[in-house]
Amino acid sequence: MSHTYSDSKELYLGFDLSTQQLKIIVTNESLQVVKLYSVELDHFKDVYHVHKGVVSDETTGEIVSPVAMWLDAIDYVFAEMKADSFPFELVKGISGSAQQHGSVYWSQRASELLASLKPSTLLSEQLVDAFSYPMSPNWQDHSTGHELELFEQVAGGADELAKITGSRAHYRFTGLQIRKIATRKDPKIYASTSRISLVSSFVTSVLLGKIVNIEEADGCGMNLYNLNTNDYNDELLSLAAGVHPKVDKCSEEVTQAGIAELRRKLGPINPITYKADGVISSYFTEKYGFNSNCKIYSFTGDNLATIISLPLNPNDILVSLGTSTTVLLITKNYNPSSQYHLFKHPTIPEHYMGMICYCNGSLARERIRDAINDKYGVPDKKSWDKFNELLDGSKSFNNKLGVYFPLGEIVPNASAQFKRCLLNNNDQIIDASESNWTVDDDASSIVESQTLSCRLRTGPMLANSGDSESSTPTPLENHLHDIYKRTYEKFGDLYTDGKKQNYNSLTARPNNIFYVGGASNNTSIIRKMGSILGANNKNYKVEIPNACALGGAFKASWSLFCENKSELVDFNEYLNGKFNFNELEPFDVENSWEDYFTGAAMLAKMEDGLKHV
Ligand code: XUL
Repeated sequence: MSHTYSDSKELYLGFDLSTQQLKIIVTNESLQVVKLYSVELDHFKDVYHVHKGVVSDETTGEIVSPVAMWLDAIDYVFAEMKADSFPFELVKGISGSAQQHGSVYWSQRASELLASLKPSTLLSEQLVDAFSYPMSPNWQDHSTGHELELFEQVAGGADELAKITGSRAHYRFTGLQIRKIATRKDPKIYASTSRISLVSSFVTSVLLGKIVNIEEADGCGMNLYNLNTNDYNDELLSLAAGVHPKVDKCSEEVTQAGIAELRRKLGPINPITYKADGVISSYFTEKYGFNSNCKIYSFTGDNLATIISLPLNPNDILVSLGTSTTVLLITKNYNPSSQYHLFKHPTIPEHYMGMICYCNGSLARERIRDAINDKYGVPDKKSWDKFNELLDGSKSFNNKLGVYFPLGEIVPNASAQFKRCLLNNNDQIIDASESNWTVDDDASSIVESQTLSCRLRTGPMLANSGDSESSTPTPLENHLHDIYKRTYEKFGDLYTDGKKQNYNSLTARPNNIFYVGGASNNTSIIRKMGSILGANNKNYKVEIPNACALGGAFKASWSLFCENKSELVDFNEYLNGKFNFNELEPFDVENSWEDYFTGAAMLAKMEDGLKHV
């Protein structure tokens, strides 16, 4: 970090309150990072008895985080900054991100206590009575199986719920967690709760000294908010509140009163905005020396903050290659599915962030690498050299494809299994035998099938790159129609996660692709992926350390810029105008997108035959 405070006229803070850490990144007026402060939440383990930031109960699957621990983390990091002579008075704006789906239950006294914080003692000491429940359900929680069934049943199925809220029901989603507390954990907690915040709006509230409304993008992670009408869905609210007419057998009157009560507790959700929620509370100005004009802008969810750490445009994809693979993309299409998530975009109105989470990422590839290294007696067991040599040498598509799920998979929803298939000369998909498949084939096959799965699922979300408006098709469109027709003749209708693919979804291509995370350092893997995904524009490998915190800091400085102009400035134009993202070096890939049309169809058919959980 070559930039320092002394060069800076203005500073911005980006928080990231994740499961295990609180980080605060400091950026300057040119969006350059000048410093990073952080604390591991396990630092407070003697007080809060946490392990990796959470308290888990293996018998029930309940996973929670103590809310007071987060307050201590905020005071701790600010105290560290003070000890470091951090110039708090230069901070113009603060925003940030937090783990998604977690909820905080404020007591009836919360507002009064938040408004009267004194700098002499810690937040956690003064806010002891501010919570009706001292814990926050964590996104790793698995205790809401019963609620999960009810949410999907009431909506008329997983896909129907996804149409309304952007996602099917998930254990961790806030609406289910609220119902669990209201109906089975302890109805008294629910009754005595004055307001419910998400973790993101909780941090914003603490900094402001008043409870603020939930931010719209993060609010899409509750299974309660209707993304089509931009309002809560009353039937889902009644279920979360435990007053559903059928499930809870409540009268119309009780149901309506219960819906109104939960609406009050959650507060309204306002559309995405650059406008500040207010200025920092006197607790922070007096204790740490913040300027009383320091603006607080709504925090968002961590995945949402990640996409705003780069100037990602509609149809751009970010592929995060960690233990699991996560694909984030920006789209104007609201094309929900039970197999992925759609959230409102946190800074671009009328756009969405799509998110696909795969369980089997690096771990599955490492198993193949190990088998290859065993076969060739490679002394360094963790070396990728032989795997990469085989991958680089593989032809574009050799009619062989495998499915490699050492762990049960989320998309497609399937149990742990392996499968190797061939496309024979009669275009039939048959199981491969030992004689026509060796472990060498697995190197390309695993990268191909992981990437094709992503291609099949991003296609329906991407804006239509198929037919143009004009009635006369271009030569390219004619060509694509031919390929599509040939594929249809060979394979018939193709379905992905129960939804029929069509010409547009199969021919949609991303604009730019950004690869992040551990395995993005493996050039052979990302080149292969790029050749299959077929970006219309460029492929980049990027390193964005502390992406969620950085996205938060960018949101703060963009928001202040918009406020000063009194208009919403395009977020990416703002980022590009301030920072030379063109320094990012694109890498070249072979364009084999067309050759993999058959591969995509083959995988879609193979997925039809997978064992389910
Ligand atoms: C997203 C999710 C996790 C948490 C991690 O749906 O549950 O990514 O946001 O902090």
